[in-house]
Amino acid sequence: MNIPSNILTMLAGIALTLVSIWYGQNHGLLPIAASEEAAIIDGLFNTMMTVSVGLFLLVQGILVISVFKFRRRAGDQADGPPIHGNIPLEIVWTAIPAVVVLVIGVYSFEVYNRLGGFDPNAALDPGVAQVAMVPGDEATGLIASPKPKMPGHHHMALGIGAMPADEGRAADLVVDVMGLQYAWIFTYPASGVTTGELHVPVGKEVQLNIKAQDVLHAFWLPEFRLKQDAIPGRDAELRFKPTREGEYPIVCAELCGPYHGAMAAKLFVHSSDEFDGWLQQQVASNDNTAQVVAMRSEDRSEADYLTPIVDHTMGKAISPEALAQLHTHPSVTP
Ligand SMILES: [Cu+2]
Repeated sequence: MNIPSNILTMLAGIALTLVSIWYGQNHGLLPIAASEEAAIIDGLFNTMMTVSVGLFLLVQGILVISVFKFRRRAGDQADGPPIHGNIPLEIVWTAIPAVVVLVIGVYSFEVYNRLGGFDPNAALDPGVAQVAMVPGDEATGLIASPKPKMPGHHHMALGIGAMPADEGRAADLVVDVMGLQYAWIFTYPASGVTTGELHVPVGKEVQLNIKAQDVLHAFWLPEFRLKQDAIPGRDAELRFKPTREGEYPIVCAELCGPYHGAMAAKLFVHSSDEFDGWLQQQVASNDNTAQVVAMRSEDRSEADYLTPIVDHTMGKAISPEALAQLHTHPSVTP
């Protein structure tokens, strides 16, 4: 028994390849691609789809052909021929999957690198596994101070950092993301705005600093092909460039409690002008809130009113005892 190599097999092989390539590019299984990163991920997904469809059709095709071609003829009571071992065939069916796995492995590492997965500056992660091995109190100091980053040394960071060309360059917009049961809270550190919706400008590089307050969550943007676990005590980073204006779902992809299913938010990608307008509006409404709080301060006692101001301006210059005295004798005048 040799590997069949007639013209019919060759034609079947060509047809199989064409069908696989066509379906690999036209499967329609993914949502709209809305980020620069999405196109890179889709390339890998489509390649794996092409290979999978080819293998699926090959295996199923051989099964179906065998069912008809080698079925028992009427009146045939004999055993099948005692065939054992076919070295060329065994080499072929070992070598092809080995090459496929190797190529996909190298390709997926390349994709991870192009996305910014190897950015050494992404996510200041202290390296928990090593800390756990240090006995006694020494570990505390190690947890508090993250390991120094070695520039140019490619290590596995927590999250997706800058693409290789942008490494070391600050993102255009930084947003702090806090995951908690059962919501995502977005804070814009540059303007002090806090919202329950994520708004970003199109075509600008956005950096999300992701934290979790209570339990594990996962920040998933299906249209951006990005997902990052939010782990309590370990900061993560997600950096991407939106390429398409619109409204996209933000999904928590980690079963984080009984109301996990309701933990949804929205991501709005605006034009630059629209985004600036939204941000100004948010800053203005934040100022209004601050004013309302200031006006209400008349109702409060002197101590209540002074405590935050003293904390803020004097730091530790006033002893807690002095403040406690104010609390217990609000009517005392200095
Ligand atoms: Cu969650």
